[in-house]
Amino acid sequence: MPDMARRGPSHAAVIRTKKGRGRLSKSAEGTNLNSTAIVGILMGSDSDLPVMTEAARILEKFSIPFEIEVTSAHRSPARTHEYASTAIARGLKVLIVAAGGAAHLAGVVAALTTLPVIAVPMATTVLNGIDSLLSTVQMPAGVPVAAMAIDKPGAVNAGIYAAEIVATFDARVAQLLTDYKRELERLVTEKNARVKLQFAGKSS
Ligand code: AIR
Repeated sequence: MPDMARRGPSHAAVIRTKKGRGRLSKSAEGTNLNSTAIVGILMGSDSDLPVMTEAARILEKFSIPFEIEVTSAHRSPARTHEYASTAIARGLKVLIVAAGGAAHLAGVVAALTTLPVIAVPMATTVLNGIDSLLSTVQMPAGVPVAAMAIDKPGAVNAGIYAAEIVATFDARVAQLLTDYKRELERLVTEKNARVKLQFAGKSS
């Protein structure tokens, strides 16, 4: 097991995915995966990576340095314990944690750190993420996790939510988030115009 407190975690496991799907973009590998990471993305398996790449893309968009790691609450409990208990000392400010099925990773990590933990329930089993959602969200009082929506929308929102936390102490990120919200609104206006055009003259 690597000594994360001293050397920082290894990213090799996540970059080599099972089927080559969901690789991080070149800039994510080269720019944002570095020792000054302030956001950690954890996932229970590399099979979660295609979805969790969405969270990484959002952090890239806001130029927030992050690290990414595969560790499992059940298959590698000691490694999970080490990662979570050294996260603050390594300078991380927020953790995004994804797991599917009996999704206990976010809860276990939240038990071991006072960093905010944003959870993404994955739709990896025949239960399509309902199992992951309930395993993630039903935390006992005293140990919160911020549970996002199941799968891709949750991964995107986890990235944005992490950026919103970073924005509380980084004015540059706060401005980028304001611009992002304006862009969302502009896109809706555009869609509205297209829909109206499509139905122009057809309504009674
Ligand atoms: N998982 C891994 N360890 C504990 C859990 N709950 C989850 C992973 C993944 C799912 O099990 O987060 O969503 C299936 O993993 P795999 O490796 O079998 O593809």
